[in-house]
Amino acid sequence: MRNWLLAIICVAFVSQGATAFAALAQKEKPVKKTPFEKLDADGNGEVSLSEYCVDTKGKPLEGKPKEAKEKTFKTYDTDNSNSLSAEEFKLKGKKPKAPK
Ligand SMILES: [Ca+2]
Ligand SMILES: [Ca+2]
Repeated sequence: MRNWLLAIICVAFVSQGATAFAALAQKEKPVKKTPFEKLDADGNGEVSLSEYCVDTKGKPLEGKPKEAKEKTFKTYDTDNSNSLSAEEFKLKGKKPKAPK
């Protein structure tokens, strides 16, 4: 009877250990976000102007730095949808200059 109880405790302990290990493994899994995903604060797959005009800490920009970012944003937004798709973001800065 005692051995039987011990076996149950053993199994419970081992399964708990496995769960803890799985949790640990999941924790150690690096969550790598692309720069695009970092900017896309609401995760809708597009970076809006307000999502783009933030500083490195994610705080909204004001004044001149914001204006400068807005300008860059518009050059990246090749289809003028006021949001950057992953494709536009990838090609940012590679847009050919608009003909005069
Ligand atoms: Ca977004
Ligand atoms: Ca766009």
